[in-house]
Amino acid sequence: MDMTLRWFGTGYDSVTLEQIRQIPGVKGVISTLYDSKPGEVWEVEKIRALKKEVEDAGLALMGIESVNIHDAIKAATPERDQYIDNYIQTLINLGEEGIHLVCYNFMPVFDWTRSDLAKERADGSTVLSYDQELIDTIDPGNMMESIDEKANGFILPGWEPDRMAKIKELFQMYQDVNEEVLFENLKYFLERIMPTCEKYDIKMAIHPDDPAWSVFGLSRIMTSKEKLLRLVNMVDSPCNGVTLCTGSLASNPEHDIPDIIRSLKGKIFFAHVRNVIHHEAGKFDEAAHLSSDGSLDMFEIMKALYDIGFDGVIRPDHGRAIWGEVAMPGYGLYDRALGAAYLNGLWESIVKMSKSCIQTEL
Ligand code: DNO
Repeated sequence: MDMTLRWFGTGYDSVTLEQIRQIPGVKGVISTLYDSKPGEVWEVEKIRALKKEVEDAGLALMGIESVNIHDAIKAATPERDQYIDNYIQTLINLGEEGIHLVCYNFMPVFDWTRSDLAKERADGSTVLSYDQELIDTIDPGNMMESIDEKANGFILPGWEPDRMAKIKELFQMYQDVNEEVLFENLKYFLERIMPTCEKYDIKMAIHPDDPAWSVFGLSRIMTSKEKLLRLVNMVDSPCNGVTLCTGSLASNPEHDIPDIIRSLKGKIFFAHVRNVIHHEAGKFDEAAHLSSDGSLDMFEIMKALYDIGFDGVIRPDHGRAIWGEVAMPGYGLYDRALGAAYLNGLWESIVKMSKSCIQTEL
């Protein structure tokens, strides 16, 4: 298991590589070319410069989150083949630079969605939260504004202002894209990119939809164990797999995360591990990583990853804003560093307990 932190790049992140390097057990970062637009070909020079910057700081670039997918591909407009060709060229350029993991999502229009980016908790920290009732009062055209207000001046991943400026056109584009069509479009995309992924051994790890249900009437398909299994089975390739994001999947309190992990054995290429607090249906807050701070049993989650032989890249996910830190909501240094240390601690004890059990049995 390789513990990493997500890092958005110099100029886009309040956290530095030097700080990340000092978190015990963190070996590398997951990053992106944050100034690239969905559909663009990533230049080799830029990928190389990013890799060099990370390596010069004593860390490894362990994967990309995300290479975003152009809406023409998701909605299957006539230009999609051209954008798929561009995506393939980006994969070739990443592969040539030794990158073997790409996280992406297939959500129409909006990436992850929250109703509040800084909900205050009793301990004075703030967290991201979701309340369906509040979301229902927002006109999707104003969603960008409402997100932007509490973003502390940062551009949030998946909420690129240029794209959001065309929100009406985007909604029109997806008018007839129901779940089945979206699955078909995803299959079409994966079938075309897989030969390149196999050639360069690039694992494509789809991110579950967050929250795990349709928002603003837009179809969402990566929302349950059954649908994640449908995805891995519909295109048979060692490079077609999943980002196991505990927080996104646990937005639905009915989801049993350890069971989902076990059912995806061999297909989890990347893990995002965080905790949430469930309130009533459609309402949840993010939490500190610790089990007792939220509704998820983090020991059972890490144990399930261990049991399936997970050997991929992992990262703590969104943290609370604590100790006065001003950062991109969810992506400050302090609470994610606590999260990484905690997850590493759980992992160490699971590994040691399992080994001592085997010895006792002998
Ligand atoms: C938000 C993230 C998402 C995620 C993308 C993957 O904090 O979990 O933006 O990176 O959906 O493509």
